[in-house]
Amino acid sequence: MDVLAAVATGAGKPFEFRTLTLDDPREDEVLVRIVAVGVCHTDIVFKEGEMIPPPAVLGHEGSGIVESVGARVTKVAPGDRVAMTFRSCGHCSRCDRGDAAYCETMPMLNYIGMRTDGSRTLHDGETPVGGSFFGQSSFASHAITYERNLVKVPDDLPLELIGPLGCGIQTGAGGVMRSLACEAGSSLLITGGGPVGLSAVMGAKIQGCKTIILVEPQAARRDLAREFGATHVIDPAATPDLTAAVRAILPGGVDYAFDTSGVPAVQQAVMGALASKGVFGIVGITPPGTPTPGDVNSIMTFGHTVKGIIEGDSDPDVFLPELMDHWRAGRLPFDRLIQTFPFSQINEAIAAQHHGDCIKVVLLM
Ligand code: CXF
Ligand code: ZN
Repeated sequence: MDVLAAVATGAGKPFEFRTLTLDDPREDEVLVRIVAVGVCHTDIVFKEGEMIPPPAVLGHEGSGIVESVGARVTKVAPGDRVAMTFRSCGHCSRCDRGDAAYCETMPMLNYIGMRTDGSRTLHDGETPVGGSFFGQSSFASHAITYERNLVKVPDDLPLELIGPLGCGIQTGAGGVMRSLACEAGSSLLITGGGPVGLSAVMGAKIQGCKTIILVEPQAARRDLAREFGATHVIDPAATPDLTAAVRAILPGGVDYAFDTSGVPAVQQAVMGALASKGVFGIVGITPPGTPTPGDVNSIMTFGHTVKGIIEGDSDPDVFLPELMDHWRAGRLPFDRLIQTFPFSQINEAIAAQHHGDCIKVVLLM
């Protein structure tokens, strides 16, 4: 079928709208009509780094309505309202224990721009187009995806706003609620107050953290963090020594830290702010080749843990419905992070996000 897609054509170039051909779904595939799609920083990293060689269709926070399903699909049916998330195999050693985000075949299923057999779902005339991004490539009117990418959305939830649960929100909230599993009364330092960092603040409040410190240069985001439950905010532009600023609040250091900034110097400063046995979770993408922060002897001496986190350790079938319940109960007001734009304004929306005019962009089809 013909679909309308926003095509990444190379670093530094705007997305171009093109009519492409999308395959019919195979027996294990699902065709979704995209209703809305969030823009995640990873989309920009992949576009600018040409990590899937252009032309390519990115997008991995889709939401929509199932249009048709392959013969072996049982989880969803045409007409179902669905949120889309990352793809996992469902039968490896990690998936078997609920660690879908660390699926043994995560890179192949999500980042290579094609099906695992090398075929493409998308073509521009005869030219193959990179697709299958996170098993969806949802910067398009329609996407081919898989059962494990999909979670049904109850009728009372706004389908237009739900896409970011599938990556940014679950990464932030899950990072604190699942990966770090911060316990009630604990202290947490969050660096970076974008959609992931602010979702982490909401997650920390849900967990009952006693001290929630957010480091973020934009005043409006710091104010929002306070509304979501941050007990302290720090403007890094006015704070030459981040480690000292955190220790001025908690002289013994923080129990947990969560970096969404991807700034090596910030990550380094966080290590100095950890309490003994403190755990530091990292989701911010650093420049290639950046070494692990900290000093090995200090890590050993103080019993520190530095851990990478993907998708907040989410098992989407379990965690996304849990997040939807938290939203319904007013505990996870992620809708307040979102500004919607028409799909046709993808370039303008990304520029607005880049300039800090909005926190989370969601494109409406
Ligand atoms: C990212 C996390 C860093 C590696 C690439 C994928 N996940 C979501 O955006
Ligand atoms: Zn993402």
